[in-house]
Amino acid sequence: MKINFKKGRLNYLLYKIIFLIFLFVIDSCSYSNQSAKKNTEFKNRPNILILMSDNQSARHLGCYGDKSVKTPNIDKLAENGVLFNNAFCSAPSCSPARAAMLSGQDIWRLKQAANLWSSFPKVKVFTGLFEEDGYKVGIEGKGWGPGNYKISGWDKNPGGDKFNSFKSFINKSKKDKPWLYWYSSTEPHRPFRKNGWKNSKINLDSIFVPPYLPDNIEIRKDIADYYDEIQIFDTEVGSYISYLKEINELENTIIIVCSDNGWQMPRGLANLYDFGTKIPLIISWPKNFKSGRVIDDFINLKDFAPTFLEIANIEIPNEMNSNSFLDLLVSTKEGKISNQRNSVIMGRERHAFVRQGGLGYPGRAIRTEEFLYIRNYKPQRWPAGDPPLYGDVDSHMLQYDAPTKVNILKRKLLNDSDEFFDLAFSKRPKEELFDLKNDPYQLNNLSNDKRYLSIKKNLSDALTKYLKTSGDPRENGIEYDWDGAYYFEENDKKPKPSEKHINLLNLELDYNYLK
Ligand SMILES: [Ca+2]
Repeated sequence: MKINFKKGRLNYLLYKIIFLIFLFVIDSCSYSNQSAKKNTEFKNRPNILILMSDNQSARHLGCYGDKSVKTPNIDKLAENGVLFNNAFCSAPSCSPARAAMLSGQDIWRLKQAANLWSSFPKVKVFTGLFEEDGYKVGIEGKGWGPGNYKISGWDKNPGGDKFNSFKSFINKSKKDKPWLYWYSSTEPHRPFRKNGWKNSKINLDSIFVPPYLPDNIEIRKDIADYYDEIQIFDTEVGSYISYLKEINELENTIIIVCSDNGWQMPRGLANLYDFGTKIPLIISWPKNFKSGRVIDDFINLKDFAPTFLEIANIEIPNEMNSNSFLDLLVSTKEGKISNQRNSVIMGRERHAFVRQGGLGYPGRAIRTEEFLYIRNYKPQRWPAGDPPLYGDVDSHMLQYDAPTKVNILKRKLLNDSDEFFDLAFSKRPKEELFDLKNDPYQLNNLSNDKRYLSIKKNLSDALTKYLKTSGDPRENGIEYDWDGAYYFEENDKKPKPSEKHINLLNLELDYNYLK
């Protein structure tokens, strides 16, 4: 009996192995068929044109439902393309967000490049791989930055060779060679065009003021000036598309419109809340991507790298810990398509040099459809920078006009306590949890609410597990000194607020964060 049983078990195992091999073969067949199909589909490798705004939150475009900002060119592109409802940057700060996009990796794997005004280690970037594979690659504007790439061994911006205009790039490209061009707009980065809203006739009454900001005329004007800059970006997008038509390259070019991170307002840029991390994303290539779709799957900016590489049929390096979403682009479905893309994980280290000794404000977050969970590693520090400048918010150390920030700081001078001040500048607990169905603007932290304990635990466990497996030093007991990493903008270390702000807010003439 014993032997028979063993024999039976051996046979069973053998059958199981054969069956698994069979499944594997079937699976690889379907995979290679898929690849073969894709190769045929994109036989002529497309051009790729990335049009990126700087510091723009997700919903501030006509095609995302904003009624106050007029963006006809981008709206038209959305009609001829795919609009993503849940696209997030990997980090709410210029240099790290752009580093994640280029490298296809989480910021905590990129050493100094997790910080703003940093250097950029010599990791593989998709633009470099495109260049090696026969693409002509160019950037206009910021590319990767701000920071110092030369010090870490790059002879040019990790994004690629720099051009003054799209036209000069095209003139230097060969007719039969595909290209990739990344335009980084300076819009709607602060400072805003003064009274831009007046010139653009933006209706102040129609503006939506998110509930974490006081609703008054000064703040409405500030938001309207920001909208004016988005409208300039929209005009720029229009001019690039017109030029593509002129040179007869529109049909074979994938156009991407997105931002690098959220708006420059309290709880926006440099925060792990949605207004800092959620970005607009529209991708258009009507020839191969079914137009007019809205997709709810979660996209992380770092996923651009493997997606573009797959489109161009270039091998994706193992170290890119991100996932191509080409499957969503070539799908004909809309809404939630994949059963995988249910969340994003993001992080922040040091944004500007705004705390004594150059300390950052490290945090990690997981965002699902229903919840946002944030882990603040150093809750004893000031989240928006040391008082009284709170330099991570709005404008660089109050050197140029910052109406919203000043409005909130003035409220605090008049009152002992102010809820808007607390939301923007006060210290935060170690954990934050927001129930997005009931609290879409993330005002009410539920991390100590007993009813949410199991939800919090699940999110916290999922976050820790991901951070551990993706090699985050903060969760693996490894020392990495992001606070000590060099910051390549000396002026910020000894800030001098403008005279106007010194008078308005009773500030000192200068500050020294190096002490
Ligand atoms: Ca930015």
